[in-house]
Amino acid sequence: MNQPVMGGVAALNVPAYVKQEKLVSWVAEIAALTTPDSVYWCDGSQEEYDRLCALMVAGGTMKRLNAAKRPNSYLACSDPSDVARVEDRTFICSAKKEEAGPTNNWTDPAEMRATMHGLFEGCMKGRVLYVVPFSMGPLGSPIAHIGVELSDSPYVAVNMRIMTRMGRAVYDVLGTDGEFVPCVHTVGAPLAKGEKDVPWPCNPTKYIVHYPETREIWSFGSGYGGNALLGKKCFALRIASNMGREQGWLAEHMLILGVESPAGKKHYVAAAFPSACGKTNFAMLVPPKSFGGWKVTTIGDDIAWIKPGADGRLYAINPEAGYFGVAPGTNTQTNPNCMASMERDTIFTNVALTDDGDVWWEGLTKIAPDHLIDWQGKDWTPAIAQETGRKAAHPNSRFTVAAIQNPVIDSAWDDPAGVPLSAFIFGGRRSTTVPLVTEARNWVEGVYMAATMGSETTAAATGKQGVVRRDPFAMLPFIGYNMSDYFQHWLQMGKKIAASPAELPKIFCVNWFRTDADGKFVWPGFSDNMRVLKWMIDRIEGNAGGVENLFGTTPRFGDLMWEGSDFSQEQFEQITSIDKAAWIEEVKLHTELFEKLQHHLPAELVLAKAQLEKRLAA
Ligand code: SAT
Ligand code: MN
Repeated sequence: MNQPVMGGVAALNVPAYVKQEKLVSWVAEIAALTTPDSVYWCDGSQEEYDRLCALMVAGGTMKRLNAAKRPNSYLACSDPSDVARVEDRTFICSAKKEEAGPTNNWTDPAEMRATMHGLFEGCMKGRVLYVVPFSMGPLGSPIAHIGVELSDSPYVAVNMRIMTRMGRAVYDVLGTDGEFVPCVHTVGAPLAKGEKDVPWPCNPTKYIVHYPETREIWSFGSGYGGNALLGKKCFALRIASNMGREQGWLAEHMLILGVESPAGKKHYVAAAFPSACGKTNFAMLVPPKSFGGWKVTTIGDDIAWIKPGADGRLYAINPEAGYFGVAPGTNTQTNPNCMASMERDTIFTNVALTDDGDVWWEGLTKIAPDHLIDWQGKDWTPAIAQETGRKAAHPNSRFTVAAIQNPVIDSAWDDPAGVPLSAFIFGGRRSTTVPLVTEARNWVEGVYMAATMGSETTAAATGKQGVVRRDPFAMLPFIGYNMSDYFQHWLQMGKKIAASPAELPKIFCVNWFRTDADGKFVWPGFSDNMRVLKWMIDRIEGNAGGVENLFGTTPRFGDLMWEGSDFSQEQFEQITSIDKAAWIEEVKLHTELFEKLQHHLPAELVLAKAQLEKRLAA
């Protein structure tokens, strides 16, 4: 892989199948700036994947797992300082500050470019620059878009092969003048001549930078997840939300699932939850045994691109091709389909290693193994854990696995046309206040619910955990422009559908996470979420009852199907009760949010809040 270095500049070695001059000159420009030892063009082949993994095993970045237990699988452990998205180091550098809005970090693009230029100068010395071409969405689909990531991390290259349609075929779609989003990534750890590399190179200084007007991404200093796999949050959400706003579509932090009734009627729904709130589990839900004949299938588990079709309905695709899911808590009870997906060909990051060369994480089994090597490479035993509270796997440890390994993948998951949506679901993690499920009475009420959604923070981002923050549409860290303009865009999309022959998708708000006095979850969740999902489908079909409350329609105990469950009416009241005093406090937080988002805040949402306040005061 070491190519000749000519006069201090690595040879470009452009493969003959790359036909686009703009792309080649951009690679040359970045190579000249970052001065890697060599440039390598990824073709996306299995042979290449195996070779890069072997290289990382030799370098200590990855361990090969026991092939008898977990074929073709690896464990990578990161530097303890590089374990999650860094929201405070994420920047939207639009020309004007108000375009980024009050919820994003903003720096003047010219100033940021100068900073980036300084940081990137020589940053790949001693390393290989990997050229990673990828398609978000089925190759050649009218809904898909292409990106090219230049990265000095082989871990990024192999993960991108799982997470996206990555490889040589992308160049055929690009041709001589196709458009692509340029993504530049470095771990920010140049090597001096002869200097030995560390297993997980990174830099304490981190920048995740987006230029929405020119649709560029520059990421410095981290090798982890959304900070480094730039097709995911950076492109498919922050840049794509800008594209969607301009072009009349939606890029959302949503799973997409199909629900089929025993009669064979199928609906697709898209559901937004903040990171690490169970999107992957919900997307692969196994209905309770008592729901004979009901089937749930997966289109996607994290991101949805949604475009209006010729019939006026909204059609969704999953722009990704794999899952980068949270490991802790995943087991054969909570997500058997996910467990089956990762039986082989999986990259694990920051989980623990068992003595027989397999993986383990908190919640995988009820009883922990007697001995493990934890994610930081230290000995771990249940006794040590009890004494120190040290986790064997990092709370944000992950698995990377191809979507096609999911046993309940939907037959239309790769359909370039997408699937029609019947409903949107918005969910937060709230131990109090928010009831199990509420249906909005109309589009504006639904947008209001989504806009004012709060959630307790998780380990998916660095920072304090468990504090309630407003997370509108579960998009707080992912909207690439002014949040109020984003609300307006949603209202606008509703008006467009309403003006078409198509019916508006229903909007629901859920909360699986209400706790009792001991802090324990009351709702069993997982499979039992099917009961709530069925109520939604029945509502869409006009077959289920409910009562109106202060802010929408909720089911009574008898409106849900309880066969095979011992969940009591009393417990149901506990998680559906609406405490007026708590809601008066809650709406104060809506007011706080609206004050922050005053600039361009849609009048319809201000009115929706005033009406809710009036109902609360009555
Ligand atoms: O952004 S990541 O892909 O690292 C994980 C998440 O926040 O969903
Ligand atoms: Mn996510």
